[in-house]
Amino acid sequence: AAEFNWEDPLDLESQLTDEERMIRDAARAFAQDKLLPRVKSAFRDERFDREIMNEMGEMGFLGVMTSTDFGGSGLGYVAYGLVAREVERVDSGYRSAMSVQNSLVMHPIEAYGSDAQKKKYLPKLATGEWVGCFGLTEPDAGSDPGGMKTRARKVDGGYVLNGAKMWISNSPIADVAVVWGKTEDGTIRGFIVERGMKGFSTPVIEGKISLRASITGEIVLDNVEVPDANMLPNAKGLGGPFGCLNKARYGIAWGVMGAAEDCWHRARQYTLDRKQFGKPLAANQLVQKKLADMQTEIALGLQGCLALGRGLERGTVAPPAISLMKRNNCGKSLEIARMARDMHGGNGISEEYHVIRHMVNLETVNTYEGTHDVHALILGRAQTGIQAFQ
Ligand code: TGC
Ligand code: FAD
Repeated sequence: AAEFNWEDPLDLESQLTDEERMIRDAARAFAQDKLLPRVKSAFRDERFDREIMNEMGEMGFLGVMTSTDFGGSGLGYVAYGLVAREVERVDSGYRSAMSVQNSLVMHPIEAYGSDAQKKKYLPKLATGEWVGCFGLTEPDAGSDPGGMKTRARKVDGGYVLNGAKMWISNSPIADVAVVWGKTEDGTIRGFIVERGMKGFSTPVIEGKISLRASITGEIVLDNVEVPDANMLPNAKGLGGPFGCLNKARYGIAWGVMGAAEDCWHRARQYTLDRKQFGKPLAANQLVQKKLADMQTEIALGLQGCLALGRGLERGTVAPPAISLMKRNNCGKSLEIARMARDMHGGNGISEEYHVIRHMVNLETVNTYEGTHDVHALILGRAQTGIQAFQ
């Protein structure tokens, strides 16, 4: 009989191409060598090191799904997911920075942008010379982005933007912002706003207890004049931003499995090493059941991601399937992180053991890109035909 590999019980390894395994290994080495050593202090000090974007660019992690014509690496969906998993094995905040650049900034410019926009922005975003952010959520419009108040008024040669965006990853360090607003006829359109445009500011949001190694801010648009050339010509309506969310949600489904694996591996090692009542904690049935549950959910979650990624590569995935994996994997990874925290006892609350950092990070990941319950409603609508949002 084949030997059982406890770390990879359903043999994900054999289902990847050589190229995918190579980028996965490069991402794992980068994350462990370059990101892990700085994460504790970054989280403690609520700090994102800007040069991480250049380092990720050098590694080819920005624009993993973007065509090589524009500086992307064009490696595809599964490769993108594998990189997200390795980065989030260290911290969900670092994966956030990467998700936003790939899925929420480079993707809309490639999918909806003009040739001039693609040439101007994509190569610099791919190297990390420029950082981008994505402004959809507002103080009064989170789960219901259709209720946005940001307005784009047509003037000679461009648009004047007014409004405020809230909870925007990377905004305080962004060179460009993809911002969504309504024109006078109520149509949602996307605009590329550049740092330095008059009336554009990005105050930092401080005091987060979650995702502290990621920088988050507002976007304030106070009569910002944006030339016509900066409107995304090929996105009209909510389908524009949702097309970006599809990519980001898919990457998150992979990413959170990395955080969950880190928690699982740490809980396994800790309970093997620590003795109470004269034997290792791992010798107790209750502990082994928890480890078995973690192993099972992670193995299934990864297979689900792979099936989704292959489907996206074939072009056969409908958005509710992405909701299913985003929702399930975020919820399961949060449960796994809480369990791992508990299994570490008192040590589990210390930064030294990493599990509580994953746990509080995953609270954000379970909420952003559509909350756990909003994805349930998307799935409910898709199987009953009845929308229960309102
Ligand atoms: P609804 O009527 O369902 O749809 C309006 C229009 O959009 C189209 N559409 C989609 N298109 C492509 N992909 C999807 N997933 C789509 N979902 C909807 C739809 O076909 C329709 O098109 P049309 O042409 O008929 O107008 O819209 P609704 O207003 O009822 O929305 C309901 C709901 C709850 C599904 C939706 O609003 C939702 O998903 N809310 C969650 C909001 C959200 O996810 N926000 C994320 C903000 S970005 C973020 O969090 C980044 S964090 C990243 C990081 O740091 O890593
Ligand atoms: P609400 O929509 O007010 O939801 C509050 C609660 O009510 C939730 O439990 C929700 O599930 C529930 N709820 C809402 N509607 C219903 C309903 N119809 N039925 C039942 N329950 C419901 N946004 C961006 O645009 N760009 C970013 O880069 C970005 N980065 C983020 C980074 C961080 C750290 C965080 C925390 C958020 C970020 N977001 C970003 C915003 C994120 O997408 C929103 O927080 C999220 O969509 C939820 O919106 P909300 O916070 O307004 O909560």
